[in-house]
Amino acid sequence: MRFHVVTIFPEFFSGPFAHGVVARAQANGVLDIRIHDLRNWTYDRHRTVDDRPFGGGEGMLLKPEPLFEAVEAVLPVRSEAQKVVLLSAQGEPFSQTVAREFSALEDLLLICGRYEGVDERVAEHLADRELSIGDFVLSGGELAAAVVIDAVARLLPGVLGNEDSARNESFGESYDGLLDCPQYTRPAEFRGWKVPDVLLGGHHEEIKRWRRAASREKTKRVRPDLTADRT
Ligand code: 9D3
Repeated sequence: MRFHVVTIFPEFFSGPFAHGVVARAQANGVLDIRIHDLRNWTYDRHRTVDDRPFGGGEGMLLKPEPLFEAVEAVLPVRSEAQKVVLLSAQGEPFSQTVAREFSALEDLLLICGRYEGVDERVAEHLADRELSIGDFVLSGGELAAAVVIDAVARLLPGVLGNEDSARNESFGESYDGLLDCPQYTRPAEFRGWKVPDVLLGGHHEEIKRWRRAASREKTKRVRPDLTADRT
C-alpha cells in the first residue's frame, strides 16, 4: 500500500516513521510512504500557500490552488482503490472501522491542514472524506496523518508478522468492542500490590472468565459510552 502526505512541514515525517513496525514494513516493501511538500505547487516568489478568510476573521487559511494541484499531480486518475482524506478538526471521527476500510486501498493520500483552517472547497470537491482523530485541538494535521498511517499500516498483511489478516480479528484485537482486560507480569507482589490470585493458578477456564469480567468492569468504568447498549 502507498501512503501520500501533502504537507507544508515535510521534515516532520522523518521522525514518526523512522522506527518500529512501520519502518520495518517500509524496508520490506510492504508499504511506501511518500511525503509531498505543498510548496512544490506554488509559483510565486514567496511560495504562498495561505490567504485571509473572506468575510474577515482571525488567521489564515490554506488556499485551494496548491492543494488541488498537488493532489491532481500525485493521483492524476482516481480509482476506487485510491482515496483522498482531508485531516481537520471539523471532520468525521477516525476509528478502527475506518482504518480497516483504508487497509484495503492501493493509495491513501492525506492532506494536512494548518493555520486556522482550509478553504472549504477542498473538503467539498477534492477530498473523499474529511476526518478528525478526536475532540481536541492540534496545531495541524501532521500528527493526525502519522496516527492514521500507523493505525492502517499495522493492519496490512506482513506488517506485524501476522500474514493472515484474519488473526487481527480474533487474536489480540479486543473482545467485541470492550477494552483489553488488566494484565500483569512479575513480580506477583510489588510494593504490597498483589496480582489477582486467579491469574497465578493456571485454571484456563477460570482465567478466561475473570478476564472477560475484568474487561467489562474496566470498560464500564472508563468508557461507559462503549457499553451503552449492552449489559
Ligand atoms: C483553534 C482554532 N480553531 C478555531 C478557529 C479551528 C482549528 C483550526 C485548525 C482547530 C484546529 C486546527 C488544526 N487541527 C487540525 O488540522 C487537525 C485536527 C485537530 O485539531 N484535532 C483532531 N484531529 C485533527 S486532524 C487535523
